[in-house]
Amino acid sequence: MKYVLFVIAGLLLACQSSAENQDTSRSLPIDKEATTETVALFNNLKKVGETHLLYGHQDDLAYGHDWWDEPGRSDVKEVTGSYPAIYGWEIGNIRQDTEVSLDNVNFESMKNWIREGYERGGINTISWHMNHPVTDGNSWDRTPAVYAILPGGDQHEKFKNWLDKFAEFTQDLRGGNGELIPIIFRPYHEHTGSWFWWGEEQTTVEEYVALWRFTVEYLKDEKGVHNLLYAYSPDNQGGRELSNYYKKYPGDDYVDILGMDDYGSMKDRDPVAFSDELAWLANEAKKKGKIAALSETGVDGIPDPKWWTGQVLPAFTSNTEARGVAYVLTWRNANAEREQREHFFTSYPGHPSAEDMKAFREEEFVLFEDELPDMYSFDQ
Ligand code: BMA
Repeated sequence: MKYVLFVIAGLLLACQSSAENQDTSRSLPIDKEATTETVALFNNLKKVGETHLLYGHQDDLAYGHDWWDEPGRSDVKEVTGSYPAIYGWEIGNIRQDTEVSLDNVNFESMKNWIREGYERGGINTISWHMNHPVTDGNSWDRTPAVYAILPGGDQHEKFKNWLDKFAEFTQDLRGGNGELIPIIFRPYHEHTGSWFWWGEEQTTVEEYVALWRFTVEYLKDEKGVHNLLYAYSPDNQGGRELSNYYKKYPGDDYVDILGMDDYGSMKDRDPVAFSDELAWLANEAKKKGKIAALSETGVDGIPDPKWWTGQVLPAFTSNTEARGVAYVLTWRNANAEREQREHFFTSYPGHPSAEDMKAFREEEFVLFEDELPDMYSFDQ
């Protein structure tokens, strides 16, 4: 009897999931076993991002220009009244023996901030300035290394240990009901430049593609990590690298988000020209059933007090099709005292650009966290 009930329950479940599959309005990310919340995020980002721009900020909850590790604080919230819609995190230095990231953020605290942002309805993305696997230097060590970490290479096991550490990190990210928190994972970024060991001059096309594919397959198929969306993010370098966008593209089966990093285009460049490039990106993503994002940008120190409405906004609106880019993330606000320097990419209270950031936030087109629909369920 127990067995019969078991079979009936199994049949019912099968019917339900095939009914889900027949729903053509819902698409799957590259990981066909992605968790429900991850699939929902993929679909909702695509949908909401078609007509809106979600605003994101790196390390937003961890520290700001004038504070360090204080519960509830956020430079973005203190300027605009809302937390950002997207939280960027950086796990550089994650290895067996480290407790803090390369920017001194404690990894356990980072997990808590990720959980906190998720519980409020925000979205988390992780980048990785991975240490140099051959010299043990940092990611800016330009010595070629990819050949050594691919299968058969003499640092392959060490590299897998680092991926294991990341896999462990992701499985510890759970919401109130025990569900895994979806993460947009953005590894090996800016590879069209040559400042990291996985960069343009440091890797062949075959090596970069193999590195990317190995990482995706290892995480999802070997480690059973199913709460990731994968973001590809070449550096556009102020418009100079657009033609190389696909040069080392790992393929549609390995990428969910067509990202782009570009700092130069947000500094004194005609936003109309950049808008055409963002429109191109949005259209590429649309054609492929993916999501487009300006995954990293900013101008250090924000010297232009009208930067938000004069430079950022028109980049996404001058060409109507650029509106299809789903989100933009500005880089971190380094704590001035701890780092003994000014290094910030979003406004903080009292900064001359703060008023303009409020105006940016008030645009109907731009979404901060408190304006998001539920990104993790299908009942929109
Ligand atoms: C860079 C700078 C560095 C930082 C690195 C990784 O752009 O902000 O200070 O260590 O990103 O977050």
